[in-house]
Amino acid sequence: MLLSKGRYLMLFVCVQMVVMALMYREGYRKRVVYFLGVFRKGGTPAAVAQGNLTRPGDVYANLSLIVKPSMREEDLPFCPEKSPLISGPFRVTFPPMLTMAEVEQKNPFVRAGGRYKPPDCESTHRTAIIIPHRNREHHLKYLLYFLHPFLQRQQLNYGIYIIHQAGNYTFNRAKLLNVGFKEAMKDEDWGCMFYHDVDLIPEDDRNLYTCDKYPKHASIAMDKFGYKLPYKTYFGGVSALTPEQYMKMNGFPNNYWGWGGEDDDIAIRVALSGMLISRPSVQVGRYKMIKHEHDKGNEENPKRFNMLAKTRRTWKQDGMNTMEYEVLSKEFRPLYTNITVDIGSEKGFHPKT
Ligand code: UD2
Ligand code: MN
Repeated sequence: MLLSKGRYLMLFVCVQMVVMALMYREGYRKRVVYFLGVFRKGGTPAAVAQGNLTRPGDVYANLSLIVKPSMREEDLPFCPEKSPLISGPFRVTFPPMLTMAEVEQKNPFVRAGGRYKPPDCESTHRTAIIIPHRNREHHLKYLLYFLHPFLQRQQLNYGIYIIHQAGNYTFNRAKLLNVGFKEAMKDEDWGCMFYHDVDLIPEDDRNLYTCDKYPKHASIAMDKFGYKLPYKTYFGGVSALTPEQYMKMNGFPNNYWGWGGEDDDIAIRVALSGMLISRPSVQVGRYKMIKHEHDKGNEENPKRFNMLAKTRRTWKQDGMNTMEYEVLSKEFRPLYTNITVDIGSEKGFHPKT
């Protein structure tokens, strides 16, 4: 009797192991790894692997569970429709002594140029993030600290591009975004572009960085506006378009120099080209803006109201089909691709050669 009980137990254990092996093969690897991790130590594997406890609401929680399987890349299964890593809101606070080296360390799977693919499944989404930039290195470090894990939680194939305006001439956000589109498309056939202010930190990973049927305005609930849309057609901050949507509206305007107006011009173009605006829900489209003063070299554009009144007449003659610029350098830095660009001035574009 004792002997047969022992045999049953052995049989039971064997069956369990076979089931686990099958689950592993069937793509339930993460669950199995989790299960084994719990046995190995009295904590979650995330805490074990990282050597410190990841608290709930930490944007990095559980990311260390991701391991590269030994199979070839082309044999990886597709990622599931909904990423199992998505967990909702996370805490956005700014560690005062953070360094770029620390951000690199926390993102071991990010490759040169700020490129990432889930190591354990093939993503069905290719998203480029385009960030207009000048003299905001401090904000950039925090954005990267949050954005990399945020995008990894969504199992995206992604790349981050910083489009850096060379020189001291008045800043031009929309033209930099146009440059970003064109340059990023030379690298890869991106399916979706996110146009992203450097100082806006998403607060909920259910805010998917994928494109919709219509151009998407993602930053609909920002702390600086009391987590509400300031007005119905507002399109500033973070928006997303497929290349087709972008081409349909001839991209963005090139001639808004200085602060303001370009976001409204973009919203008008969306309507003029026959599209609507898509938005996430207010519960998930939440962002914190890192507080800042108006930058030197980005003074309010006094002409913006006059220009906005004419968008209907100008949008086909000004945009993606007319932009002139010169790329001064393209560097594949550990956490992003940096493109430094001469975009000329209000008086036109005169390359220095
Ligand atoms: C609002 C919009 C922004 C844009 C702008 C008007 C929000 C959250 N954002 O931003 O999308 O429509 O109004 O132009 O409401 N930048 C630099 N260096 C500079 C100046 C600007 O990097 O010297 C970049 C940076 O990515 C920044 C973005 O341009 O986030 C917008 O400029 P801003 O943050 O000074 O303007 P803000 O917050 O009023
Ligand atoms: Mn800002």
